[in-house]
Amino acid sequence: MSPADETAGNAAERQAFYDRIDKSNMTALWTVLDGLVTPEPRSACRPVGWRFDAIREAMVEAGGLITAREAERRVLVLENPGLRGQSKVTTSLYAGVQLVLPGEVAPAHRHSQTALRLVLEGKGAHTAVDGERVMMSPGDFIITPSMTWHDHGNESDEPIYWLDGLDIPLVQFLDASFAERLGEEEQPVTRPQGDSLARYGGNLLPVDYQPAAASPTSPVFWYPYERSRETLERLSRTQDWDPCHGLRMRFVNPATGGHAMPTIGSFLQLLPKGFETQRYRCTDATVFTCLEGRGRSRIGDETIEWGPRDIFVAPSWAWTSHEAGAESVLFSFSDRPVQEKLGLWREDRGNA
Ligand code: 1HN
Repeated sequence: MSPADETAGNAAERQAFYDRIDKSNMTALWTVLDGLVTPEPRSACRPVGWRFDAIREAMVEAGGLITAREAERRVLVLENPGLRGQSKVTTSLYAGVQLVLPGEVAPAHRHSQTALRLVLEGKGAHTAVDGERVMMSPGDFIITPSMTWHDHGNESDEPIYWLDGLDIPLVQFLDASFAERLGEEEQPVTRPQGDSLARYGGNLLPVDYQPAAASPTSPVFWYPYERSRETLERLSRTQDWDPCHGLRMRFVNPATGGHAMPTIGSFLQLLPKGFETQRYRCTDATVFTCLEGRGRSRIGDETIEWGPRDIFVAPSWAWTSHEAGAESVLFSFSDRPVQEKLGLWREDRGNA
């Protein structure tokens, strides 16, 4: 027997030791090491999908139970079945669907958590970010940087539904949450509609703008779907499809070329009718929503069917492939910028 195989102490002795040190808030590393440092990601997050029709049905009921004002935000949280009770859609991110009925206001507040909105249904409501009003149309992508005042209002005659994505679990993990209410329903409007897009999103920047001194979040708050869709349409003519992604673009901070938000990466992809992506996996668990088309995705051991406004999740390191039954557009978001900055992000393109 080699010295390494020698057994020092029997099982009963060891257990007595563990019990003794437990009283002093100590644990033997060798009893927990396998679960701490795994050979590859081992996530409690599970592949899951929500059909929008089911979400809408529940939201209509919620609309009759509570006003946006009373709820502060009338949202149904999408909870990952492997992470119930934690308000998490993935280990690091939060997602919910918000309803604002005609005539309602969701009052102004701000917090350290960064938020994104992706408009699912309805048109003509607005959100205000840092003194600028943004009108919302289906597919529009809107961001609320950390600690910026924001409120929502619906002056149209139809309900509006959007997907909220926030970095709540990340901020919670770091114990870095601050929040406050303005005390007014709506913040004062100090800049004209479309100002941030005109000022920062037109291939021009104010001459003395210094991205390094600015907030780490994009100065553009509103990424209208019309523009993003036009980009996908034009690039689709070049036919240079990625085997794993079709045509996949990311939303950027135009002043730096970096992700639009420091903690949440956001993406838009086009899959032609009949396209089947090769299997792919990456360490950033990803929340997808379908904006156009229909199809199905194989994620781990699950097959998830999707159509317009449906939402689904691919956990970290789960093999994922998509099959488009019609020309399809998918929006997605993940914690990829965080992992990239920390040198942790990895992908596996199968054999593609
Ligand atoms: C929030 O501020 C909004 O502003 C939506 O619409 C969802 C979930 C948790 C914390 C803050 C919003 C939120 C949220």
